Amino acid sequence: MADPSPQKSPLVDGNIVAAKALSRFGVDRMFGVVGIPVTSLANRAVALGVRFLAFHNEQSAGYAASAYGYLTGRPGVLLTVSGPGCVHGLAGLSNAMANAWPMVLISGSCDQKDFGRGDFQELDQVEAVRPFSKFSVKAKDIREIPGCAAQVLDHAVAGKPGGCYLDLPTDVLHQTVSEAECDHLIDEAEKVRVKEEVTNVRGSQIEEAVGLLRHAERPLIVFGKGAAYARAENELKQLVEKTGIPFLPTPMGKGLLPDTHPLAATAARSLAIGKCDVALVVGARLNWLLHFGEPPKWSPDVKFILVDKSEEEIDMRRPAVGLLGDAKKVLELINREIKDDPFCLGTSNPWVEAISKKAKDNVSRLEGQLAKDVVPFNFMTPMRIIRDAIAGLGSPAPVLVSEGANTMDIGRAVLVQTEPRTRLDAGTWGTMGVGLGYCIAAAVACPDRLVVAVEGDSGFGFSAMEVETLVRYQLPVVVIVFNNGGVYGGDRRTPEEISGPYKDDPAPTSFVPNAGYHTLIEAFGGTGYLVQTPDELKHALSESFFARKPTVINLIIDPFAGSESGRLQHKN
Ligand SMILES: Cc1ncc(C[n+]2csc(CCOP(=O)(O)OP(=O)(O)O)c2C)c(N)n1
Ligand SMILES: *[C@@H]1O[C@H](CO)[C@@H](O)[C@H](O)[C@H]1NC(C)=O
Ligand SMILES: [Mg+2]
Repeated sequence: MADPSPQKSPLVDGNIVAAKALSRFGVDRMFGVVGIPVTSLANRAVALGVRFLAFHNEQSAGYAASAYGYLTGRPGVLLTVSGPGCVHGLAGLSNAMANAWPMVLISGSCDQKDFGRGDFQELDQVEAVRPFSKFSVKAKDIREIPGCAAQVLDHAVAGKPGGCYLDLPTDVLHQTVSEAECDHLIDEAEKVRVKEEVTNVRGSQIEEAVGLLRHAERPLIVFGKGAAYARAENELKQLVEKTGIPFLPTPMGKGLLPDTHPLAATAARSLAIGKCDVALVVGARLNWLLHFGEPPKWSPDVKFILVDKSEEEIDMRRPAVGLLGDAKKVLELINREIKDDPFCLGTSNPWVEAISKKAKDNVSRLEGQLAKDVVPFNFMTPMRIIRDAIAGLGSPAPVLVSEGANTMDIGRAVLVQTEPRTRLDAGTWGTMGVGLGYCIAAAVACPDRLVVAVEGDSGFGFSAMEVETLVRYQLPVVVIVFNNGGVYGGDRRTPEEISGPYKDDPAPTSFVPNAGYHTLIEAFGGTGYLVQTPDELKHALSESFFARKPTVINLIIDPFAGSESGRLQHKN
């Protein structure tokens, strides 16, 4: 018995049931592209108070959903149509998986009875999402929608966060139940939702970890976006300041502790990872970004203490100590254990001194390069001007979005992060095309912050039409395009590479030189700037940071500044 008064209660269809369930389960934003059969779902969700961000392409909307999940700690939701809409959504879902960010893809699908005989936008979507999702489910009947919605939302955040998929067939969206039954089903689903998980580390493991840190000669704390996701900034600050151990953030870990902190080892990265004897690694995977934790970059006998939400991650890396659980909670336990018998390296400790000296040398070398005003622009001069303009904003710091090769690598070294979760970049997968989606996610997730994107022209171009989305929602986003006319910049082919019948075509890395990217946003009523000198850039930044309106700054860069493939020469 589900329905107390079937005769009196009006009928609702599957779109309404889905919208009501999602809103009831805490979904406050949705990203997507509408069409048959999900347009009504989007409209109903909006009517229930959910903000729907309508994009041009599901790929970009999916990147937005993944970043929204990271920034808020609640799954970002992407809504798509069936077939090609779902396939475009896989970009976001796979990016969420690679970055361990919680996300839910919801796609309409074709009529169940017509599946297999060429229905409109037909695809076996549950099969298509399999490699990119932690969990997927099809609601085969309208009465299953609330339970399925609760499951995907819960699975996305449980354990190692990632993407989940909910399939809503057209016939299910068109079925009806009474409103009273709908509400009852949602109540029932809410009751069985999976709540807060417990951190499962033994006291002896915490003692062992603290013992290793205490007796280390050259300890290091490494943290990544997993620690940022867990909101572990206060616990990290306490740990670093109590023990005096130097720290190294991964790119998106930057800002959990300020880059300007005296114990920051970022500018002495090679020394820090090459010589440390014990590394406490918090919410960061020992993958390619950290050279797999192996020689020659790391010392062969370094001992790792890994704090991670993923059991597979810990099993695979075989650390000296593996602490399975939420970074914030595990660090709390570590801090508590240290408090009973405190230790601190102090600034005259030889390891701390060596790191600090190396970092100072590296920084002063970099500052030397930054000090010059080079025109036509190289990467350094505009990056310094952008850094200084951002510093001028104070707190709350803007969310910095970055993608590209040279642009992202040089930006990572020069731009300063002082607050947690204020950097979004190409991430674990090095995904190009995430920029505009991340900007939109950041603007809606962090309404008090300005969003500043520092993008290569190739990275920007993947999703450039979403500048219209910025204008439509009037989001406070300033996109700075480092326009060097291509992927890595100008034509760097060797003479042997330029031959054959198509030798007169532009190089595969080249775009139209001096493209007018600023006019793209002007086409929709946004603000554009074409910038070629330091004064023009300073002016554009001060106006746009003050106005907080959708803006594209088209920054012309010398096509032969920078290098091919940025920092990753050896991978190309
Ligand atoms: C989805 C995807 N496609 C292609 C690539 C390969 N790729 C790496 S960086 C890059 C673009 C680099 O050019 P740009 O964004 O202009 O940065 P620049 O080095 O010129 O500053 C591309 C296409 C990628 N990383 N991801
Ligand atoms: C110098 O500093 C940058 C970041 O500021 C870093 O990427 C680079 O690895 C450092 N160099 C060394 C040798 O540590
Ligand atoms: Mg470029």
